[in-house]
Order: sequence, then C-alpha cells, then structure tokens
Amino acid sequence: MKKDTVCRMCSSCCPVEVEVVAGKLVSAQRKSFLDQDKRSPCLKLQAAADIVYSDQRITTPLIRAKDGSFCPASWDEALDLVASRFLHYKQQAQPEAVGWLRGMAADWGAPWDYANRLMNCYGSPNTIGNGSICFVAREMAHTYTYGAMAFPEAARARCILVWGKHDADTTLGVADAIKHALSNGAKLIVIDPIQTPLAGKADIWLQIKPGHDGLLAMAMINEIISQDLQDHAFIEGFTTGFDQLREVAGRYAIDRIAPDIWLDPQQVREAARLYATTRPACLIDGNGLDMQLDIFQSTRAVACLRGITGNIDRPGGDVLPQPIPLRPLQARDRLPAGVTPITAPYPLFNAFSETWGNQVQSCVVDAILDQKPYGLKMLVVQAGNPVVTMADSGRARRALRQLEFLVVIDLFMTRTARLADVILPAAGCFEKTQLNRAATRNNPIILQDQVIEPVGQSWPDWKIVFELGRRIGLEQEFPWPSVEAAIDDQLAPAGVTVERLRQESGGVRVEGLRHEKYLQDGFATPSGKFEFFSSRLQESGQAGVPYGDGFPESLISFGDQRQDFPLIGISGRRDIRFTNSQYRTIPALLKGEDGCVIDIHPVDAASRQIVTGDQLQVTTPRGTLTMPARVSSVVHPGSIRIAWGWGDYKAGYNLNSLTDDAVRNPVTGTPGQRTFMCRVSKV
Ligand SMILES: Nc1nc2c(c(=O)[nH]1)N[C@H]1C(S)=C(S)[C@@H](COP(=O)(O)OP(=O)(O)OC[C@H]3O[C@@H](n4cnc5c(=O)[nH]c(N)nc54)[C@H](O)[C@@H]3O)O[C@H]1N2
Ligand SMILES: Nc1nc2c(c(=O)[nH]1)N[C@H]1C(S)=C(S)[C@@H](COP(=O)(O)OP(=O)(O)OC[C@H]3O[C@@H](n4cnc5c(=O)[nH]c(N)nc54)[C@H](O)[C@@H]3O)O[C@H]1N2
Ligand code: SF4
Ligand SMILES: [Mo]
Repeated sequence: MKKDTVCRMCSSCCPVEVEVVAGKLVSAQRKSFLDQDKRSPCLKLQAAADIVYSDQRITTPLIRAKDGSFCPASWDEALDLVASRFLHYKQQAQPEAVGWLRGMAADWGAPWDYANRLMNCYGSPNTIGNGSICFVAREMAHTYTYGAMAFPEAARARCILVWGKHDADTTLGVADAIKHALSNGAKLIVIDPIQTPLAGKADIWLQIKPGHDGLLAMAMINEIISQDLQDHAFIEGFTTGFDQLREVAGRYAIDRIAPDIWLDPQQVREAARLYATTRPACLIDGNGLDMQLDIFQSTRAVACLRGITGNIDRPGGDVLPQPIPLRPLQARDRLPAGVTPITAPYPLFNAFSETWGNQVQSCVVDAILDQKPYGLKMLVVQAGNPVVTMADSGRARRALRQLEFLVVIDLFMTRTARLADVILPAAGCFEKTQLNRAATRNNPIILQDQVIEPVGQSWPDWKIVFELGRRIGLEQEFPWPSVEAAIDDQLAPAGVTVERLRQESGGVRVEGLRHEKYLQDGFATPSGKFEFFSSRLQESGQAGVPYGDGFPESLISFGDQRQDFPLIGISGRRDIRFTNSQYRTIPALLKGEDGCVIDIHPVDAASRQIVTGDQLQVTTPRGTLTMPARVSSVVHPGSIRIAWGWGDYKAGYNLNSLTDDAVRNPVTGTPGQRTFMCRVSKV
C-alpha cells in the first residue's frame, strides 16, 4: 500500500510516498514537481527501511542501575522516575534548575511547542533550542531587516545567488528548483570557500576566505550603489536607512577588500553586476553563514542586498512567508513572573520572535559548569546529541556528566544517551504524526502522517511529552487524547483539520500565494519598512546599519593565535547520506569510512610532505583530532576542510573537540563552529 507523509530524517521535510507491505515500511520515494529521473536523489531515503528497522534502535525505556549499566524498564517505571525528579526540584522551589535541551531532529514546529508548554506550566523558563548555530540566528537577521525569514523562489528566478548553502546535499526541494531554473537558462553565482559540485556549475564562483562573508557583502553593496544599479523606486518607497547604509558601505571598496578575502576584484564586480541587473534574482543563504562568530551582522548585510536590488517578496526573488494562523500552545503566560532564563545574556535573540524563545544552547553548559546565571541540575535532551554537536564538546561532555539527573529521548544509543540516567526510546518520523514548522510557516500545510507502527516499545515524542506532563500534575494542560486532537486544536484558527490534511495529501493552502505583500501591509518591522537601518538595534547598543561600528577584530575562532595556528579549518560537507551525527551505524550508508577525510590543498600538502591517505592530526587551542588526508584542490591554499558529523561513530573523529565556545556572537550567542584557526601535522 502507498501512503503519503513527510520525511523528517533531515530538516528538508520532503513530501514522500511510502510503500508499506504487511505493516512494514519497504521503500519511500520523494515527491517533486520534477520528473522522476530529474529529481535530486536522497540516499538516506533509499535506506529508509534499514534506518527504521536497524538493530541499533533502542526499543525499550532504559534506566541506569547502581552498577552503571542500563536496565530495560516499563514506560510506567521510566516516566514515574523522571516525573519524580521533576517534582523533587519543584518541591525544592527551584523548577528553573531543570532544563530541556532540544536538538534539530524532532522538528521545531508542534514538538517545540509541546516541550515549551510542559516546561512553562511546570515553572521553568529553560526550554533551550540549538538555533544559535542553526538557521535561527540567520532568521533573526532577516527578521530585523524585513520582518520574517525570506524564502528563495528559485524555480522562477533568472539569477540565483547561492551564499553558503549546498542544497543538493541538504535541501532537496530547493535543489530541484535550482536545477529547473538552470535548465531554463538562469544565471548562477556561488559564494563558497569550497569548490562544490554546485560551484562547478556556476557562471561565477567566488571562493571566499572562510568566515569573511560580511566584508564581501558590504563590498558588493558598495559596488551596486556606486554603479547606480540599485532599485531606486523600491528604496525610495519602502526602505529606511539607505543613506546610512551607503555611507557605511562606502568604506568597503572592492579593490581594497577583495585581495584580503582571497578574491579577484574584477570577479566580485561582475558578480555584483550580474546579481543587480538580472531580474528576478533570488539569494539563497545557508549554514555557511551560520556557526560563524559574525553571523548576525554578516547575514544582515547579505539581507540588505535583497533590498538594494528590490528582489524581496517579488516572484522569482525572495518571498516573505504567509504564516498560518495557529493557536499558541506554548503557554508562555503560565511562567511565573520574574523568572529569568539561563539565556538571559542574549535578550534580543530570546525575544525576536513569538515562538522561538531560548536558542543559545551554550548557556546550558555555562549554567551547569559555572552556575551562570544560576545552576542547572537536571536536563532532558530531546532529539539531539550535544556531546558531539556542540562547540567545545569536551566542555559540553563535562557539563552533562556533572548533572544530578540526565534524561535522553532518542532512537539510538548516542554518546549523549550513554551519559543518561534514563533513556526514553523515541519513534522515528514514519512512526508518528506531527505538524512541522515548514508546514505552518508557508502555505501549503502538509502533514507528517504516521505510516507504520512505532518500532518495539518506542513512543512518538508527542506521547512522551504529554504523558510526562500528566505525571507532573499537568493533566489539564495536556487534555488531548491523541496527537490528532492536539493538532486540530492548534490548527483551529486556520480552519484546517488532520482529517482534511489526510484527504488532501498534496497539502492544504489556507491563503493563496501573494507577492509584494508590503504594498498593502508594509513590512513587519517597527517602521513598517525594509530596514537597512534598525533603530531597535541601535537603541540596544548594536550597530543600526550592518558594520556601522566597524568589523570585529577577528572573524574566526582563535583568530588572535594565527602565529601558532596558521591554517583555517572549515567544518565540512553535509553528506547526503547522513544528518549531522546520525546514521553511521547503517551499513548501507557507511560504505567504509568514505568521506571521513581532511581535504588539504596540494600546495599545503607538498610543503608538509603529506599525501592522500596519510593520517593527519589537526590541533587547535581546544583539542586534537586525527583523520586521513585527501589532497584536493577543492579547498583554497591556507585552509583545510574537516569532515563533519563523524564524532558519534568514533570519538577520535569529533570535529567539535577542536571548536571553541568561549567567544560567541554578542547578539545570538553563536560560537565559531564553522571556521577556526588550526595546524596540521602528519601522524
Ligand atoms: N562543528 C560543527 N558543529 C555543528 C554543525 C556543523 O556543521 N559543524 N552543525 C550544527 C547544526 S546546524 C545543528 S542543527 C546541530 C545538530 O545537532 P543535533 O541536533 O545534536 O543533531 P544530530 O546529530 O542530528 O542529533 C539528533 C539526534 O536526534 C535523534 N532523533 C532523530 N529523530 C528523532 C525523533 O524524531 N525524536 C527524537 N527524540 N530523537 C530523534 C537522532 O537519533 C540523533 O541522536 O549541530 C551543530 N553542530
Ligand atoms: N544530508 C544532510 N542534510 C541536512 C543536514 C545534514 O547534516 N545532512 N543538516 C540539516 C541542518 S541541521 C542544516 S542547518 C542544513 C544546512 O544546510 P546548508 O545550509 O546547505 O549547509 P552546509 O551544507 O553545512 O554548508 C553549505 C555550504 O556552505 C559552505 N561554507 C562553509 N564555510 C563557509 C563560509 O565561510 N562562507 C560561505 N559563503 N560558505 C561557507 C560549505 O562549503 C557548503 O558548501 O542542512 C540540513 N540538511
Ligand atoms: S532530504 Fe532525504 S532525508 Fe532529508 S527529508 Fe528529504 S528525503 Fe528525507
Ligand atoms: Mo542545523
């Protein structure tokens, strides 16, 4: 039998059709507007059955015994134990000593709301996401510029500027759209320090010095304005602060900037001209900007390019979302007044959106180890593997070990789960019904619908949260007998039900797609305009215009220690076979240790007598890692690319043993996990 759902094995949220035989998932196919043979392939989806039925799945709740081993337990035993710990801190009048840390895997839509609801009603403000390193920091920069995160309408674009994103590995719907546009003759500009497959197809590829995107964005703004290529009507009618931006950008002349960031001035000029003069143009920004110390201002500068050229919210440009009206489920009003979250040092980031809340995960470690701003004693980790994925993982690990009580909700025995007191086995994406963020931010709403029964004794995340809530005295707050009832409740303002979503598996559109909504509604900023200049930022002591107060001394982790650490390390490729630290236990995907390498340029390799296959030790002031070398000119001389996501498979491959969490972006709390100074030697 064929069943429709949404795959959530990565954040792409692809609509898929699953073949189910005798109650078992057999195979799955991604849907797309492209013909079958033209669609970007997903190797994870091809291995879906291997992942779902992997013998590595955790299939019963596990409780740590006195001798340190894990003992299988019933759900009643495990949940009662977790609930008793929640109640313990409540009785001690310190519910805020309990935190809930969420990774990316169970989605940021309804599952994020449920966890927040439980914690808010319980009395702790410390539901913490990992958005400071993922796209939420970028979303904040978009929001401060034009009210929401813009989405590229690549399929209709005549020019596509891809800035730090590689959709063929990470976001297949967009990869299909790019393919389609290119086959219709669209121009392509790629800004990436790596010669990616996409860079190979580009009309112009700018191999930027890693982490220096803000400088390039300012130089491009300057060039477009000085050549008078800007969209005058849009700027005059709908923006604020253009003169200030022009003034600041004027300090960044291409001829001076380009050589410092490894670029040819003429090529940058051509890229600026091509982007500014080909309409419509969309600008696809990605995680290459995230995880950088400079994330907020660099993304603000990149976002300004959309306004300079008037490409915002136009067909084939970068469209603004039409969020679906939802009943708020987070119960923020239930938090007692005056309780500050542990993320208090990042107030702008905590408050920039109605639903994101606390996203600086590094604060969890500060709170546990340094009691800053106060101590955390118990933590629930849901759908994340922080021991591997957080910056300075040695420190993150020390913190988790120091907790009085750790609960992990996961499908697999990760390095984080191994530290837990209780492990609650979660059902995977095909085993549960869920309302994802991607489905509510933009039309249409597509349901992630359960297509098979949960494996073993695993439970869907929603059920774990609801049942735990009921056991800590929140029966009234979790009244829903099923997830369908909860989703219906949340979708009521939109007039959509789960039943209807199941009937219309292609998705339900609440409101027709509209462009140039600002003509009628303005932008959702304080001024109602596209804000090159933000008075909100200025009043909060930040630069009102990107880089209005100059560039930070160093844009890269350990930038002040260049003498001893002369190479730039780049956190590497997101391989289509894996999602962050996941899936290396699946033999069909692992294929030896294919791709687990350090790419080093022939020039840097020759001067160190390194050849492909040599074991290389990388060192930063935080730690070391050893991996095989691959001599390759995909990287620029002076930089190396280290494979990302192998730290759960083998501790010695953990890239985050190298990264730093001491210096962070002042607005978003983002550590420099993408780019850092390092040195290499042959083992
Ligand atoms: N150096 C460096 N560090 C990085 C990155 C990088 O590129 N380089 N990337 C960063 C980014 S952008 C992100 S988002 C983070 C990701 O960090 P994490 O969120 O920690 O990512 P994953 O390794 O994908 O871990 C997800 C965990 O959730 C489990 N899981 C999967 N599905 C479900 C589910 O439905 N329910 C539950 N309960 N569990 C589930 C998986 O088994 C896995 O153990 O890492 C960040 N860290
Ligand atoms: N297969 C797979 N898919 C995934 C994930 C996964 O782990 N595996 N993770 C999911 C998650 S959590 C996220 S956040 C998204 C991220 O997905 P993307 O936004 O596509 O991010 P990446 O693929 O990490 O990096 C994108 C590009 O940025 C480039 N880059 C690196 N440093 C710089 C820099 O300094 N400047 C510029 N301009 N570019 C740079 C890289 O070389 C790479 O080509 O993918 C999601 N989808
Ligand atoms: S890219 Fe692959 S793994 Fe990710 S959601 Fe789409 S089909 Fe699933
Ligand atoms: Mo992410």
